[in-house]
Amino acid sequence: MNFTFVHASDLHLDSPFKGLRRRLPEDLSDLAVNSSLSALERLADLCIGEAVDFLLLAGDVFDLDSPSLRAQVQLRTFFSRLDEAGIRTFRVAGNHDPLEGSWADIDHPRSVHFFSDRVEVCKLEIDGTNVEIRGLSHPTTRFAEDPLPGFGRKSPHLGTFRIGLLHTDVDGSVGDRYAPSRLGDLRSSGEDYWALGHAHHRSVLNEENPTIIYSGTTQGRHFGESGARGCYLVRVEDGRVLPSFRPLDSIRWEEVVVSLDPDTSSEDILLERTSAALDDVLTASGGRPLVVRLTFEGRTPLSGRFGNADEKEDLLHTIRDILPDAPRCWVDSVRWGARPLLNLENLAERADVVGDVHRSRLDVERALANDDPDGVAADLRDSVEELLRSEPKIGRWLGRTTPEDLADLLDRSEDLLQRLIAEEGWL
Ligand SMILES: [Mn+2]
Repeated sequence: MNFTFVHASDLHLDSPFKGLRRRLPEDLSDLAVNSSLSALERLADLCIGEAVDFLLLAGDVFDLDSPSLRAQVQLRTFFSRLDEAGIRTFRVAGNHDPLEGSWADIDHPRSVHFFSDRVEVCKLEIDGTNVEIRGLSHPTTRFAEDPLPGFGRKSPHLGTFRIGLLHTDVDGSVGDRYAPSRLGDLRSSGEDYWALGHAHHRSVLNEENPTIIYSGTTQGRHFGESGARGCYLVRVEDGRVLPSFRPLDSIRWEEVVVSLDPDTSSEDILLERTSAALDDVLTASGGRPLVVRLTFEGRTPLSGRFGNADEKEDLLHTIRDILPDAPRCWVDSVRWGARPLLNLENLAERADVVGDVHRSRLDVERALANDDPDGVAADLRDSVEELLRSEPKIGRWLGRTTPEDLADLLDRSEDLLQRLIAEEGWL
């Protein structure tokens, strides 16, 4: 039982990349605007280069349910390349490109199977192995039914490898409840491999028996889709499923954290640390251009150095100046989260107002760490929520404040207090 296939999803061809022209230099914005279509070409190169038996597309091939003619013709060209190489394609529609969308009248090769909104089964025979592929498409942009009952429960069948192809929100992990399913149902349905789409971050939900994978987007489009993006090349050898991630992106978005510490005592050291952090991501990018957001963290004597907007702008331009030209790395913005060097325990021993503030802070921190629902942490949460909800426009977007939110709020309040107190000359 040996064969190979590629599982890809969420290509979001024709994404508008709003605002990028203003944000990136021209060569990078050109690259970014064309990147979803470049990923499609790389996907064909991979399938043909690896001589795979078939390709699975798990929905959201297009970003919109009325994509441009250009993108639709490029998809047909892509299918034709695979067809000429003898590679079949199986495709389901997702919530972004549902069956009811408005589609140009273009013929696709007969080797492309587009599943309807009822579960169908396609049976293949590859070198003596029976492969069954079941899939279901979203009929509309807001398809909210559990699709699993349509797949049925199948008992193991020796010599048959079963694949489920689906665009679904598993256990609410995406959070929009489109085609919602439960991991337990996917595990017990009798499939050997679930090729899933919808979540934009790739993840292996179940390693084996069955293997359940979200392949994620083929190309990142913003910092919310940072890191390497691509598809899975899956080898099935003697019944064992061996998936490996393959990047397809031509430009990569990266969040880079530069960790500062008490030894980061000069601008020179800070810039050295920054260069080293960027070198690491550039090496990992394999020569792809990068768009980077830099965050500075940690306690350092330089904490007050780049606090205001002009200072941050100065730091941003300095870093852009010292970066190497190739491969291209564009620093989009910097976040200055560095914090002052202070011994909080010593501060809490002081008998003045500074001591009062820090004792209160430590009380809340301990309460948060001990998950104390009725005590001081709950009081803090209630007053924070009351304050936030007093603004109606904000209030309706808010959920319950989490302990992490409170801890973050404490950190930032402490920094603000320290700055205010330092300005008064009390420290
Ligand atoms: Mn999607």
